[in-house]
Amino acid sequence: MAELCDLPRLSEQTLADLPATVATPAYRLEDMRIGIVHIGVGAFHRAHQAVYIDDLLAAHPEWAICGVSLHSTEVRDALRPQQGLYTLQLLGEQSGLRVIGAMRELLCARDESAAVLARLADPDVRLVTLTITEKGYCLAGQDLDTAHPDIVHDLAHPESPRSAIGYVTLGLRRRLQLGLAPYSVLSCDNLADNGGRLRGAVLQYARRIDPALANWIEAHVTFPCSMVDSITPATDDALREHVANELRCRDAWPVQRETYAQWVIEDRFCNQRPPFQLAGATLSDDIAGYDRAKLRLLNGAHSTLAYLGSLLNVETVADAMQESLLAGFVERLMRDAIAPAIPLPDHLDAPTYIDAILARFRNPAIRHRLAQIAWDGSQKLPVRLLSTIAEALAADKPIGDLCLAVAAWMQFVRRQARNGVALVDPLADLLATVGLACTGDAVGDVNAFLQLDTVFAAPLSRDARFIRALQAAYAALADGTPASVSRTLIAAMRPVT
Ligand code: CS2
Repeated sequence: MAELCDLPRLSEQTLADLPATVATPAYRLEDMRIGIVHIGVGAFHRAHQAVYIDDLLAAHPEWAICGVSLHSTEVRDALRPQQGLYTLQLLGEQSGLRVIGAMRELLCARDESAAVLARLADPDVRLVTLTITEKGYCLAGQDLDTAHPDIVHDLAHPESPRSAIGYVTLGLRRRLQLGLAPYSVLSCDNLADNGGRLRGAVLQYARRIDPALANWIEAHVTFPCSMVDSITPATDDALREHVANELRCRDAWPVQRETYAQWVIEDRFCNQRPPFQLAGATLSDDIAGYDRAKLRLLNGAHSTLAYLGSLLNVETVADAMQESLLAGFVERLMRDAIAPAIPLPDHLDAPTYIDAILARFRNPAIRHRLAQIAWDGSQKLPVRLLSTIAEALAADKPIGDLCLAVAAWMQFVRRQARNGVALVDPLADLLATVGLACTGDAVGDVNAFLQLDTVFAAPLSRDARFIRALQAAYAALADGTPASVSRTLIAAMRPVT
């Protein structure tokens, strides 16, 4: 293959010359009009929501996207020379390459704040969507974390914000000042009640800077909830090379995802919405059930695989599913510990849903690194595992397997600290200190982790049954070496006689 740098860059000019096997936008780029501002232009958004929108644009050109990164200039700088075009690879599909054109503008708020605010105040923009990950919401429990450095900054300088909450609110303030209708604000992150939490955070913030604005938001702005699902491994060199080979063009930032995708959206918009249903999304008035099933079963199992699998030195989800003990444990966790403990929607057949998730995890075409899933454990654990534990305890159901997953996270934190490997986590420094101080004594170590009250909230963190089960699981994992983890899994999976 030619050197990557010798190839022409993917762009409007090279679009027409792409091989016929590569799907290209079914519309003229210049006819598109921006109707959505999306905050957080990571791979997930570009592989998921942007693709749904791309499917709609030929018939509904008024819903193109302006993609905004809050801090990093990387995506903008990679995609602007390509006029926002990028390639999507659907994993496991022969001819799964497609160029997406939905992102008609890319901005970085850090150095283009005025342009971002102009877009937010553009009457054609009727929807703001977000994928900013759990930590981007700046929450402490259910409330806005007013001690969060970005929120402290934004409260002091509301006209030049740093956080997503600050931008969403300032955009609404501009619209109120200009006499414009507001936009709806749609969270697409893996958080339970994501719209409700975002609304709460925006209102708490707005109340402090401008009570009249808060009242207007409360009365006129909607924050629908949504559930998003599609496994999206991070972009790697193998993908870049494959795309270059197939396109005979260089794409600075292609993305990849599994074929399966689901988007369930609460139908509560205050200023029109794209006809999402025409692109295969589901509009629903009650998405809590979908949300719970996905976050607790899929994401809960993912995090379990990530921590136990990393301790076993396994690299990807598909590899972890080849480890029969680990795969058996995770399957049992989903079927016997999670599904019975949580209320699931009537229309959902739990065994079938779990079968489908396990098949997705086993898909060898998806190289989804456990290290990627292990990121931000302090933010993910409460949503994915701890809420299930609380519900299982309330229903007097067993929590041993769930606690093994949580203890695996603790052992993972401890191992990374011992090996001097920095965690990717907003609490990385604190966790490194806790991890380094671990002695291997289950009572002392678990107690130190339980002091992290943004992860382990009361009353769960004080529940004696939880503490006992966690200590037992942590002690079973001993020093967290692969041998100890295997021994623990063997013991856990031994049939009860
Ligand atoms: C994963 C998710 O990285 C992670 O934490 O659990 O990104 C997961 O792949 C998606 O939620 C699947 O929809």
